[in-house]
This record gives sequence, structure tokens and C-alpha cells, in this order.
Amino acid sequence: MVLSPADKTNIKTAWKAIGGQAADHGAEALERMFLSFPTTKTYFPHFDLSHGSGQVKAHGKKVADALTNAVGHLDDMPGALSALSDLHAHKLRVDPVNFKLLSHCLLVTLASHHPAEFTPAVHASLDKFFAAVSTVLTSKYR
Ligand code: HNI
Repeated sequence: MVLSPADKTNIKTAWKAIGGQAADHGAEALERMFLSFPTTKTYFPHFDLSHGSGQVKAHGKKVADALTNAVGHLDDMPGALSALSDLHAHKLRVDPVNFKLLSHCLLVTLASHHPAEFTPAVHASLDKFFAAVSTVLTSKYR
């Protein structure tokens, strides 16, 4: 997945618009994922997944922080996400299909909160960004 210069600009601009809401958006995307794709809940048997759960909120912040870190390293995502890649592949063993589900829910969340910024071009660039992050996080399965 090659991000063009325009993609990189779109991704950074979108992240600026998200600003301090990233953690909340992360938690909302997780909640959407658990509700829309219930099989994803099997990876979180130790979590309280009910609406407003502190665990989901805390996890949403972790996911958002990792994405913010990736946005800061668009030219070296494999390096920036190396430890997370090890974790998801070797320890958590999350089936790669689930990354498409979370990516979709992240897009829906961002579109609903930032309709003005979520132009078709930004949508496409964010889709590529989440696909690139997902590729890195699932790259050590093989
Ligand atoms: Ni994921 C832990 C980031 C997709 C299941 N995940 C993390 C952590 C981060 C993270 C950060 C915390 C690491 C730590 O504590 O050191 N996960 C991301 C990102 C994506 C992603 C950026 C994709 C955009 N994870 C997924 C998917 C699933 C998933 C698709 C399964 C459906 N992740 C987990 C589980 C944990 C986890 C399970 C451990 C949770 C815990 O605290 O026990």
C-alpha cells in the first residue's frame, strides 16, 4: 500500500481536525465494531464491553495513540508499529480479517463526527492509511 504525497497530506489534515477527540473516536469505533461484528468480541473475553465501559474507553485511547504515532511516521510505519505488530501476530493472534472490520468502523466514526473534512478524497486516503496500518500489524503472521 503506497501512500501518495496527497494521501499523506490528507491524512495529516484529517488528524489535525480530530485533535483531542482521537481517544473518544477510538472507543466509539471499538463499540461500533463489537455491535456490528459480534465475532470480534471473542478477542476481548476479559473486557466489560457494555456501553460506556471504562475498559473500552481506555482501549480506545491506546488504539488512537497508536494511530497518531503512525500518522507521525507515515514514511516508516513498519518501524513505528514494530512492537504492536509482534503483539498482534505472535501473542494476540488476531485473524487479519478483523482489521478490515475495525478499519471500517474507524471510517464510519470519523465520517459521522467530521462530515466537513470527510471529503471523498480524504475518505480514500484514510481508507488507504488504515489498510496500511493493518498490513503492518498483520505482516508478521507469515
Ligand atoms: Ni489491537 C491491544 C492497537 C486492531 C485486538 N491493540 C492493542 C494495543 C494497541 C492496539 C495500541 C495495546 C498494546 C499494549 O498494551 O502494549 N489494534 C491496534 C490498532 C489496530 C488494532 C492500531 C488497527 C487499527 N486489535 C485490533 C483488532 C483486534 C485487536 C482488529 C481484534 C478484533 N488489540 C486486540 C487485543 C488487545 C489489543 C485483544 C489486548 C487488549 C488487552 O488489553 O488485553
